[in-house]
Amino acid sequence: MNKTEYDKLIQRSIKAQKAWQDVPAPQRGELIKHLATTFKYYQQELAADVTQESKKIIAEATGEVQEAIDMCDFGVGLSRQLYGLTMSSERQDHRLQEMWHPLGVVGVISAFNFPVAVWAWNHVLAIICGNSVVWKPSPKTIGVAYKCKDIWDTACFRAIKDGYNIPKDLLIVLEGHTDVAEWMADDQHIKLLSATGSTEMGKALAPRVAARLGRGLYELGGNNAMIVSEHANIDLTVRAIVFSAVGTCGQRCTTLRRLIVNKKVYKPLLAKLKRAYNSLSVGSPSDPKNLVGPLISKAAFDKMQEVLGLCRMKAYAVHGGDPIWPMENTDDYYVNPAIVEVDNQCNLVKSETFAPILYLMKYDYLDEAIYLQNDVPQGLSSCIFTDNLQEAETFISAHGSDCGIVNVNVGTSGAEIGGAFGGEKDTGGGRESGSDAWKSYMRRSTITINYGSDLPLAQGINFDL
Ligand code: UN1
Repeated sequence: MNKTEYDKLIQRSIKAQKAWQDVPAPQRGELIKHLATTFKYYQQELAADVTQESKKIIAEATGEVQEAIDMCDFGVGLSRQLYGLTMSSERQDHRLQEMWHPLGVVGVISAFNFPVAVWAWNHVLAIICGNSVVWKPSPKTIGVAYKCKDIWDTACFRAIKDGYNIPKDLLIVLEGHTDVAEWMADDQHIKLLSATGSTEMGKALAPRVAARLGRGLYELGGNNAMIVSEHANIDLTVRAIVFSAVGTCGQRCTTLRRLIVNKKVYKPLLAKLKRAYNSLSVGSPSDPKNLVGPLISKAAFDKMQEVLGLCRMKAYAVHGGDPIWPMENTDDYYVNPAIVEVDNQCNLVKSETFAPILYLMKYDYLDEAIYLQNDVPQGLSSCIFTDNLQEAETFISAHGSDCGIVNVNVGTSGAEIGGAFGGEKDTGGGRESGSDAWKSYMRRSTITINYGSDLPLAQGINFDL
């Protein structure tokens, strides 16, 4: 696609949005109801495509499509709840209220690791809020994107058959690489750019959006930690660690990357964890008996091996992490997930390697553990495992975790759609999916109505002629 073709597609999206913004929100919800049933119908088929392209195991791929269905259910409810506040006016016979209006064209950029769910978070909110969507998926999962587009077209067709007026081009897939992302970032017709991916990508796009005073929503890298207290239920903790650290082969933005363990339970925890890691079945993601599939690419594999090599040079104890040979004649790079014992939070630990490497470190006091948890550039997901109320409450308090997602006795990954999803610092500050994340997809009008016969001024100002 060249720039002229891109511009034409944006014009089509603008036209669709202009028609869509006048459709009442509950009617927009009717379309999303159809999207939910269409997703349900194609759940297995779409999950198989997700497994094939993103290489995540089938159970997780099915879960990902479920996340999209959940998002639709949320959107249908939301379509009757785009509430604005009514405030008390300081002036007699005046009314002060807010209205939320559609924004325009919403640009969505998504990554390979969640090729359905992340789009669905954005698309459902954008559509319910009266916008159109132009979506640049990861080139690695372009087949899944076109399948989602087919599902969307089917939902539109069914809604039209029910008598609803659905403009075409509410969703346009933009196939391309960095150049397309940059056109979107620079394009004043894109009223919100929602980008999910690496911090590097976010830092490249955000200044371009800011230069045109555009609105950006960024959900970028994480470096998620778990604090394991001496008061933790260790069996529960081990289960949570394994899912969070090796799920999606360590390639979720919410993947558990750092384990901060109380000295008193460090040894028994490590022993149990090593046993659990040794029993992991790594292999074809389409085979339901496997819990860990391959890495997405040779580049991801090389990066993981490079980082583990650096860890060994620092004399850290590295458990696992080795490649599973033979890998010739295939694009699939299988590895055993790694556990690395570190003596301090060095730069390696502070950066996000998108692979299953879990760094372990020790602490004596909770303050120290919270300091370590927060002492990284990223701020997405975090958790503490403890049965001690004071520790749990401290962790979720203002002087606790500085992340967007803060869990107690729940791992760092696998968030539900009902909450707002995203994080602080290098994670970008944006919030997607549930709660009031929809507000980013609308513009707010503050309205004052005078129903009296006088013209009092605010702040009691006298300005009589
Ligand atoms: C991502 O990795 O970009 O909380 C999204 C989770 C999933 C979403 C992850 N619900 O792990």
